[in-house]
This record gives sequence, C-alpha cells and structure tokens, in this order.
Amino acid sequence: MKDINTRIYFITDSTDYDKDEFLRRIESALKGGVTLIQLREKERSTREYLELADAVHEISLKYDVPLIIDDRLDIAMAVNAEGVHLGQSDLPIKIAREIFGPYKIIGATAKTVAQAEEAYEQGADYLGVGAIFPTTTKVKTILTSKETLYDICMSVPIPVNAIGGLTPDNIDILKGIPIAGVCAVSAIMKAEDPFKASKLLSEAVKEKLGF
Ligand code: TZP
Ligand code: MG
Repeated sequence: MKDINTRIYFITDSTDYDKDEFLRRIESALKGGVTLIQLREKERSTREYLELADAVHEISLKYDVPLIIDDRLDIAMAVNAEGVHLGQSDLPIKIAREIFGPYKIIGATAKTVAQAEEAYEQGADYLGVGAIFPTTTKVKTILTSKETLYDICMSVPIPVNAIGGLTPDNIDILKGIPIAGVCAVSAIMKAEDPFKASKLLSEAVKEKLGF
C-alpha cells in the first residue's frame, strides 16, 4: 500500500476565479496544511486544463503535496502529476493502472461496497465516498449514508475519504467511522481565507475525529 496522506484533501474548483486569484487561493490552502490536492475541471478545453495543471503543479511541488488530476489520465501524465482520480464513468482503474504504472496514485469514486471492492482489486490507492451532505459544488451525485461509508471503510484496506458538503462544523457526523480523511471543495475554495479555512478543517478533524 502506498504512503498517501489523504487527511485534508482539497479539491479545487476554478469556476469563480481568474487564474491569478485561483492560484493564490491554492497556495494559501497549501500553506494552511492541506495534505493532498486535486485539480478538478469540468468545463475547460484540454489545452486549458493542461496549462492550469502545469501551473498548479509548480505550486504544489513547492509544498511537497501530491497533485491529483481529476478524470484525465492524459493530463496527469503530461504534467507528471503524482496521481489521477477516476469516477465510475471514467477510464477503468485497471486500464489506468496499466498505463500509469505501479507507483503513481490512482484514486477512485465508490458509492457501494461492490464498487469499492472492485476499485481496490483493480489497483486503486484510495477511495472517495459521498456525497455525505448535499453539496453546492457542481457534481452529479446522490447522497451516501454513514452506514454505507462505514461498510466501505471495512471492506477495503486502502484509505477511504468522505466527501460532500463537509465543513469544520458538521464533520462530527463522521465520528466512529474509520475514514482516512475528509475531502472539501467549497469549505476551502470559497472561504474568505483559504489558509484559515484549511487550518480550521485540520483542527476540526483533530478535535472531532481524533486524527
Ligand atoms: N463528489 C461527491 S460530492 C462532491 C464530489 C466531487 C463535491 C464536494 O464539494 P463540497 O463543496 O465539498 O461539498
Ligand atoms: Mg470523474
């Protein structure tokens, strides 16, 4: 199993920001202590996604935080990112693993125990499970219960992260579930100060979830 720290997993969304402000926010979140970062772009052309990925990677490398590219293995490889995140309608994990090699990080989305087990068997290194709460982030998803999240954690030996509407104020709901970390888009991206927001989330995980 790879040594990946998914504790505070920041997933970006550039929608509301120009490039400079977006990158400034990312750097601020990295300074605040996020342990893993995902570039998630749904609307951009391949060229734009590539250029943004390059710019984000230059920053994440300075903080020694692995960069995961959402959906697109080609872009992850083109910028030599540390990993890729694949959903149920993206490239199958098994094929991505064959192309990306054994050392890179591959994350998968799972909403059921069956999907979790399949992703693990095909070579996924971590799982994202949710949405736990309704979210305002643009996403096609349904809610996942705490019970399902718990069952998924118990079904695979790789890190499992909770995602969806999570904030420092509501993560108590995850208490007692053996997750490895929390994923957040809005709680950090849309915060007035992403540095403070990352710190607050990290403190809340420590205080409320005990890790
Ligand atoms: N997958 C399930 S919920 C979600 C994704 C990508 C979005 C989470 O965003 P937020 O703003 O942290 O609710
Ligand atoms: Mg996807």
